Amino acid sequence: MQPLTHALIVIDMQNDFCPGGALAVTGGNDIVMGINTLMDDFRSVILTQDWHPRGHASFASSHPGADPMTVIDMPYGPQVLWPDHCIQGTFGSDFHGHLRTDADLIIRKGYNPAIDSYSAFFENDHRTPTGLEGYLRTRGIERLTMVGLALDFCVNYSAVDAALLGFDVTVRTDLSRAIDADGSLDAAIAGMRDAGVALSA
Ligand code: VGL
Ligand code: ZN
Repeated sequence: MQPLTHALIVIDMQNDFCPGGALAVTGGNDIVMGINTLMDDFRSVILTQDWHPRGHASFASSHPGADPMTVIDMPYGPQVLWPDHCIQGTFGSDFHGHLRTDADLIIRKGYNPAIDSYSAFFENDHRTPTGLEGYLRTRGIERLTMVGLALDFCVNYSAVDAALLGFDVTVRTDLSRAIDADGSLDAAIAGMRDAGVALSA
């Protein structure tokens, strides 16, 4: 059993990121049981939930003529345009049906219509906090293990932000799966290593 100072953060294990979903990650459903088992080792488990309003600015459908998986410039920087996904209250935004949800905290992100939020800590402007840092610090949590979807987007951004904030971060790559568009996985691995994130299989 891990000490109280070490939390497990399970990123975006939702139907839309699993096979059959709107933004399916290959093998996204294969990691559910392993994550459930890993939860047994932790006294503190936190789930994140991608949670977009209809017409969110990160959806290609909100930008006439734009195709999904292309990149546009937003006021806060480049933004990949995604298929509509994880719309609040829909089946796609629900957690995978077999995922354990007996967590201490479920933190939602991406609800601001104008800004995407890959990281569990900050929106994509890298400034607007979600409140997760305060939650962890006030509970005395110093160490984080992260798993989930997608390794090259939300897991990556969450892990790098956590490391920059001073948390001791490990990503279990065996319990994560990647979108891997245009070299995004290799870039994410390099970025996490540079930030001091431990990658463990
Ligand atoms: C994610 C793209 C868009 C993720 C969320 O969870 O990695 N990726 N929204
Ligand atoms: Zn999203």
